[in-house]
Amino acid sequence: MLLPFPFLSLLASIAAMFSTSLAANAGSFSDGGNTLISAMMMFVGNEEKVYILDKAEGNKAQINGHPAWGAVWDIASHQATPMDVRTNSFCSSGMHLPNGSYITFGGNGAIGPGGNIGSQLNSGGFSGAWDSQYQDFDGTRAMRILNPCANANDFASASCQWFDDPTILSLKSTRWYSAAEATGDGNVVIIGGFVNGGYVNRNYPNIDPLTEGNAANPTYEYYPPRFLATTSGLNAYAHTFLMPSGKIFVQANISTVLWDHENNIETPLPNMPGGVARVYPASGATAMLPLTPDNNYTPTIIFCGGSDMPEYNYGDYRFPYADTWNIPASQDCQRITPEPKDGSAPAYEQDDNMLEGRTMGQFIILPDGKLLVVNGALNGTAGYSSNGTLVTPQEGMPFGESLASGPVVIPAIYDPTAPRGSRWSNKGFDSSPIPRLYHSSAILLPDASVLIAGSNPNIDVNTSAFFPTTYEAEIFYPPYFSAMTRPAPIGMPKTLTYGGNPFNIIIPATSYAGSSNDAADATTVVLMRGGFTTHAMNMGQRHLQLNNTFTVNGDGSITLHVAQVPPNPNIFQPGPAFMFVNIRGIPSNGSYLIVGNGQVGTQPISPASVLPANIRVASASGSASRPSTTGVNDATGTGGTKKSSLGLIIGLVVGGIALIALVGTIIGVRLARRRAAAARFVPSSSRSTEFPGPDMLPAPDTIEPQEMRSSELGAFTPLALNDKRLLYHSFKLEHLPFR
Ligand SMILES: [Cu+2]
Repeated sequence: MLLPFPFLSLLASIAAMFSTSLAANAGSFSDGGNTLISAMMMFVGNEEKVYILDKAEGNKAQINGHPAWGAVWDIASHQATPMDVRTNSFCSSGMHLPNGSYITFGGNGAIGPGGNIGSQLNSGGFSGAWDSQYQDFDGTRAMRILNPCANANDFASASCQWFDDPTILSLKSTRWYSAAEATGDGNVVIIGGFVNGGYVNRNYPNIDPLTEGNAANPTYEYYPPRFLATTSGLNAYAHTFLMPSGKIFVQANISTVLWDHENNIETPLPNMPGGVARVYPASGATAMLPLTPDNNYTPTIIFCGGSDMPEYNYGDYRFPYADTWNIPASQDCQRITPEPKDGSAPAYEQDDNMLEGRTMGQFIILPDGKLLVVNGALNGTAGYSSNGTLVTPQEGMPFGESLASGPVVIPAIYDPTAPRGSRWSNKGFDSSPIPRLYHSSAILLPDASVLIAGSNPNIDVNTSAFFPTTYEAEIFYPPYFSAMTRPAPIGMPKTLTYGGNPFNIIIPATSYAGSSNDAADATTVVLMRGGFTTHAMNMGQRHLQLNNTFTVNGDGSITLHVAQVPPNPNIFQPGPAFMFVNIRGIPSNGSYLIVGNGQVGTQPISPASVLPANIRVASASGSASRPSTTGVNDATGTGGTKKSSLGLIIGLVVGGIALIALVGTIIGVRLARRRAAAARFVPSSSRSTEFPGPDMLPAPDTIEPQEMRSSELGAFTPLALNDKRLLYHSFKLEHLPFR
């Protein structure tokens, strides 16, 4: 559909303003301002706002008389504003909803200063219901919903704030480090997690691999609720990807399954080669490669880095059994196509090694179809330890509480379509002066730059630690920021459907240089969903290229005829996304839209869009003053302005001191289940005594240890439907702050 001309020209001038303001040094970092809270979790709410969550801790920023652990960051100004969050969002999972709201699941009990249990206890006395100083409530069953607002809205109104009231909306069981995956009908399945937390989700020897004496939560549930069920393994923050069939690809420890969550049927897939763990705390980078017409929208999942340390080293809930900061992270990359279109058996395929080993590396899919990896460390694992390790007391840990060492501060780009042996590059990239270790995050912004924030391997705020609580955000500019001209498409839609009539987008002649026919051939239209980022993951992150054809016009403008989303909501679940138009790999700004009908439920489906044939005009050409380019700044890093002495420290660590240590663990395992009131007051410093000491564990020769690595164990075990411990608060969707 064409827009009337005056409207077009207005849009074109707005777009032109945008494209000229985008000049930045490709491959460089710039200051992203102060996030006020440490950015453990983030998501992009719309074209104006990024929402940030931290754990409840002693941040200086205050809100309603207590330290803040929520904030909203303005994309244009880089200014953060505190937001009130009631429950402790420590290590939640999160996902979008079909209407563009975001929801987060679970967290930690209430804690106070020093990470100690909150002043008011849950019944049983092992976990906090509330803390008088930080004023956080128990978040272990919390479900928090946020309806993203923009500058035109009243941020003080309840509809722009977090809805966070476990008496109205809560999980059926306590979950910390659960996985979350959206389904094709807009539900979210919430999978596994700890009951109360720890370094890994097991005791040792591992004699009760399913529930670990009720400290592991091997169940799954749905939001909105449907029924109960479960997972297990080295399984915190399992990696989950919805497949076109509706099954969910799940990878945890070294096991892989395709899971039919409707019927709770698992189909085992091959184990991860080389014994490399990718889930927390090994924390490899993972992503679904772009879904394109060329690959027939067949998902391929890539895993890079993590750790291949022996399974014994993972220890137990309390701490690792080895000094992880001395153990190099994996450099290995593997790809798997879980549902091959040719009917062949799914298999892991060795991919190019990363340029260096990384734990806590994070893949950010870029609009041009390449993947950026940022953050992380050369050695060790995620997590922190206030308990030391089995072999080193906390006081002997060389990097404070951090279990990782050797920050990797240079991003790298992975090109999934390049020939093997040439897929990785960091040519021309600056290094960041800021280590981004445990509890860092990164997400694609609407201008196609990448926001990087957080890092806090500390139990509470510690700005003097070797790896301190970090509030400084940075923006990284991928190589396409070297382009002098970026596409400024007109007529980007606000909603898309599954199948149905195609729509038109206009590319003005000013958006490119050279032959119009060539530019049109080199144009793609993509949907990007950055997802909910935490713990080096972007839950729900997806890139989908829409089909398109074009009509080249005599004036050099190009009319793109663009297909709706393929008629299968499992390929791109309903909900928010940004649309970008790329010309020769140079993206436009992203334009916010909603895919689907905005509702939870079966999505309307129409036949796939039918596109007209291409029409070319050999004489037409673009009018941009310079051709677009994909070059980056030279290796000297012309864009870098923030080099500091920290770079020296990092160099030393990388170069051989190799490793120093960190450990830290972790937060307490508390077996008490959350119950109503009946709280009593007790001293708050007893946390570490809840861990059984090594001498209290069964001697290895008296028990047949079951290693975590067994993949014969069913990953999903239904929980008893009538389990009365699992309180379930009934609620109605219309009572929730949906738009
Ligand atoms: Cu965490």
